[in-house]
Amino acid sequence: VGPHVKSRCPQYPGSNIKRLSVPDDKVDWTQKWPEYNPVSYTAPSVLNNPAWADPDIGSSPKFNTVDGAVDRTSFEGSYKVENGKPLNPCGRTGLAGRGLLGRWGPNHAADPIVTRWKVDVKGAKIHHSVSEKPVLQFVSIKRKDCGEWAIPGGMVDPGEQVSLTLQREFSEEALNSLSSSPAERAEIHQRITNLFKSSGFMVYKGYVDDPRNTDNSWMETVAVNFHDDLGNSVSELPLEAGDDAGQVQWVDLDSSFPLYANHSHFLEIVAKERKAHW
Ligand code: RP5
Ligand code: MG
Ligand code: MG
Repeated sequence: VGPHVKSRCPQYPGSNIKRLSVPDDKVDWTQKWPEYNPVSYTAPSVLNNPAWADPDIGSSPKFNTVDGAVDRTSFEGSYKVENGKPLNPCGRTGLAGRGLLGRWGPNHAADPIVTRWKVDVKGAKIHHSVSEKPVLQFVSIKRKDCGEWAIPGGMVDPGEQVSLTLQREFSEEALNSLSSSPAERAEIHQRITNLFKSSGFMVYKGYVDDPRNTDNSWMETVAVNFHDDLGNSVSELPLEAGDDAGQVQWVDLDSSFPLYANHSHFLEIVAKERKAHW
């Protein structure tokens, strides 16, 4: 993987803030750039002191450790803290501050990659005309914030087990559990628990090249693949977009399909693992 790209998108999402342009060869912090002085931006929604964000001043978060219920460790190893601020382990982004992210340093998410085989009306696997490999499909959501297709992932709540985040975010974004009655929610829970209680295939743990990243705040994720091999568990559930998802559908795994952040990289790993078309 090369230097982060989406983390250097010229226009910072949800704002009119422009990042300083960082050339590929200046991404790494070890490359000297004494006059590097990017603008600092933290979104009003973060400065409002919501429960999911760190306070702006006064508190000194305990970096590189589990700080109360907040996990401030990075999958990328120990990160540097300069003048009280953590430094993005993947280098410069052209923007300081927290942007839209609540935590200084790593912001932990989880990405459930739910897959099934693409089949014809008779239930036979469909093979790709060029690669001749069977085609996998995954449950994809269209993000409301940017309109890009993505894995239905979300933030790990303080102290929450990642296995719970994976199932909860899938339920909220792809099955709309937040708007369901308690009885419907129990039914959803019951129907997907079997799939999610399997350990799944661990696809990726680490930095996400997310457009919201800054020099001092960044996304990290645990992406896990839950595969409905026979097409008779989650495949039969009616998908309904919820929470930060505007639409939801089964999407064919294919290298040419554009996805949010570096989610394509995660799907490529799934395709290789399951010997599917990519
Ligand atoms: C990405 O943002 C992660 O891979 C995950 O899919 C998502 C989590 O953020 P929200 O969906 O909660 O905005 O970096
Ligand atoms: Mg969510
Ligand atoms: Mg989400």
